[in-house]
Amino acid sequence: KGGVAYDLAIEAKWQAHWEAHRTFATRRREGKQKKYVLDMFPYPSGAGLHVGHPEGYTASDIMARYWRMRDYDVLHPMGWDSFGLPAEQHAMNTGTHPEVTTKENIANFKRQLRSLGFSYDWERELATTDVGYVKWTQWIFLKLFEQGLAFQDEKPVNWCAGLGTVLANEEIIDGLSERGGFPVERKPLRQWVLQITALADRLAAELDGRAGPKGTMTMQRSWIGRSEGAEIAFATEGGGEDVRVFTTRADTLMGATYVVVAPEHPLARRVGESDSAASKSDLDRTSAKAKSGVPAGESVVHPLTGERLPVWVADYVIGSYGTGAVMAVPAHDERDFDFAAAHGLPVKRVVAEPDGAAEALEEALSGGGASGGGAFTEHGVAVNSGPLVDGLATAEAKAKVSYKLRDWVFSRQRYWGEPIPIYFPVTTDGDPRKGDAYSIDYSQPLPVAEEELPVALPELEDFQPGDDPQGCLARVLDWRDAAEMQPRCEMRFFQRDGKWWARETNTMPQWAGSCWYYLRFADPANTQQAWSAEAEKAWLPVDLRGGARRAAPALRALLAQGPPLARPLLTPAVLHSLGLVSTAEPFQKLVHQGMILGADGEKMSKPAPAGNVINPDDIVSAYGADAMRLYEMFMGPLEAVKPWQTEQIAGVVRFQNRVHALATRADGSAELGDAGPHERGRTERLMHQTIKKGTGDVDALSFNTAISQMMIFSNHLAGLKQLPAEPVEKLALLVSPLAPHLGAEAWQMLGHEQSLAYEPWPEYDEAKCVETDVVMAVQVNGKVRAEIKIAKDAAEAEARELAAASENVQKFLDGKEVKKFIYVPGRIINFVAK
Ligand code: ANZ
Repeated sequence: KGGVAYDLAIEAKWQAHWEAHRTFATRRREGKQKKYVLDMFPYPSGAGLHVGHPEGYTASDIMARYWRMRDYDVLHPMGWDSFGLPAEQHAMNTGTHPEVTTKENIANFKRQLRSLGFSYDWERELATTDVGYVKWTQWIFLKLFEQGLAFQDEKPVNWCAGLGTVLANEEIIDGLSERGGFPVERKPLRQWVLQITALADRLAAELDGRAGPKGTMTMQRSWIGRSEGAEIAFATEGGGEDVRVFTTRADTLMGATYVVVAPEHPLARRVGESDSAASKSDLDRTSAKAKSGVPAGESVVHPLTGERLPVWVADYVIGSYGTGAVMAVPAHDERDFDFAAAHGLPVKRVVAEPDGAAEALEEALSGGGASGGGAFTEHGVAVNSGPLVDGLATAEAKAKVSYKLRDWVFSRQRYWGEPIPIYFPVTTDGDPRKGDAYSIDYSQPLPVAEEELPVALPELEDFQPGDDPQGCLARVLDWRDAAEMQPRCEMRFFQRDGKWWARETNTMPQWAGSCWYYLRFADPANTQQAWSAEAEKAWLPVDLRGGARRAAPALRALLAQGPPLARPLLTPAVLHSLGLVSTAEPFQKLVHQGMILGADGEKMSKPAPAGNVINPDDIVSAYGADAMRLYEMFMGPLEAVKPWQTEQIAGVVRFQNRVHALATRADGSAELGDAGPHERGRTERLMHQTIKKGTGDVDALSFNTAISQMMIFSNHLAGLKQLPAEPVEKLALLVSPLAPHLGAEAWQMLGHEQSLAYEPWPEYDEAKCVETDVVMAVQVNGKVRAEIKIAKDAAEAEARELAAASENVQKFLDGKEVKKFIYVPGRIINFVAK
């Protein structure tokens, strides 16, 4: 084991220095270019940092430091995504207020991040739970409300009584809540909804113009799930409302043999068939193989043939997609085919392969249908479809667009979130605070005036959600604002203009605060605005945005990652459409680091000592922050998934020691050329090559190869008898973004008083990078006796000196007199001796 040989106290020393000197306070100078380097801000959990966090944070810190040295103004902030369920669950278990837990966790995270030497401007630190931040999250909500993009809806949601809240689809596994494993039921509830579907078309179009990791782009695209199709109305036999279906294959209309509605569909609810299927989440339902369903006891009329088609209720139809109803064409759709097979429903084939049209028609007419083999789902030529559409190419009957994207349920029934800044009229004969009867008119939501923001959370001691879907805040009748805020509507129920009013008691979801923090960082102290136009102009777009990609396969990944990944995409689109930001494209480059696995090659999940989770604190205290940073960057390409191997830290520690020793040894009076004939030119060349490769690699975020090159260079320098200061200085500068404490220390040891944080990044001379050495055979009387490495165009004297210095050559010349020396540069060296 063992740490580094030099004193690790230098790390604390430099961290204190940076803080005392405000080294990384953000500057914005006239006429300089900027770089905005943003990390995904963490949720400050009780577990603290994980080695996966520093990987991404180190990569972005390297770039922030590198760009400062390249004379950019750099914004590199950090903050906390601090609302959310875990703090509240903890509060219920321990009685500790979420605010207390959150503060403690933030302090711990901050200590850990500081110990890693990240160059954040802590003066811009923010937390989504800060009252001054909540104010603007609420303000953004009100903008959406004004535009009609945030509204209330009575819609079936995933209600989890155990957690006392609604859950998103991605929070449910097999009908149980992901957290806690409580049953989840589909239940109609009054909800706040963000109408992001209004923006779906824009989002899809904007994706086409975006740069980003390919996987993410594909995921987001399929998450938006834009489908072109048609909506077709089927009249009900009973004379009720038409059943409208969404189809992407209107050309198969003649093949529709029945209609299926989702359990949430009004027709299904009428017949009371919504229970079993409705308790499954959409995810379970799309992936379910079994096709359960029942007849709805209703028939519809085929719009072209007038035929009667039965209506079924089945859970493979999703209530919230399209119209929540489909025309089933079992001959050409696999799900319909399976369902038809299971329930003995007819199959009618209406599409044939284009070149087999005639035969298929024959076959179809002779009653072939989708004979046994399953559905033919390809596009082809219509057959068996009557005179109207027979023979038409499949592609010709499309008209309407549907999106998989759903509007987002925005309300939570929990405590630890931003209160939704809305109030409603109340009818009462007495005082609702005293328990007198009242009724709230939810149909008339009113926005809290901007001057009255923020609406702070009321004090609460019992965080149990309870089974009131209005949420736990509904229990707090006396809702006084935090002391430091101006007095205003003080209660959940309050009187104004002689009337009673009640606040909304739902809170916002966790992502409400975390979807716009990149804007607030540009202007974190602004009390008048969420951000100023000048600040936005000065810093946006984000030039580099890091973040971990959670590794998870296929569909689950899609659903689980869709909303969080799309939110940063969505928020800008929304804010842009509201005219609040000038650009809809806030992120230039996304980097996704690969996951760091445990030493067992498994995802780190079980905490130490028995488990495989590596705690960064342990690594930092044993080896130091620089070792941790270098090791994580040296493990392999940033995007690669790689196992943690503590024993390999020794390699980077050796490198650190070597650099430190070089700085100790470097001789200010030695010249680059003082290195003796063998090394003449080699040191200078390697120095320029290292600067060149280091610069290119850092620009490309290829840190592992940059470190390799620096290792080669340091090995070479360590072998020099006389060590000039210049190459060691360059090395200190090059290594400093990666190992900032070592870089700063070496720089100081080399006699510099100024910190190197803003020292210009070293330049290289292309001409001096070119490898000019050749290997030449040295002959004595025509026989090869040695090989030397020498500059291609070396002068005769140099060649002779180098050749004669070789031991074997000396042996064969011993006792002889050199009569003639033959030298053809790059080709022949021959001593003629007697
Ligand atoms: C008839 C048909 C015939 C269909 C055929 C497909 C093939 P995407 O691409 O995903 O948009 N559908 C429509 N609404 C649905 C819902 N709420 N739940 C489940 N399925 C639904 O798929 C659109 C197709 O999925 C639609 O086109 C419909 O089935 C089905 F040979 O209509 B199709």
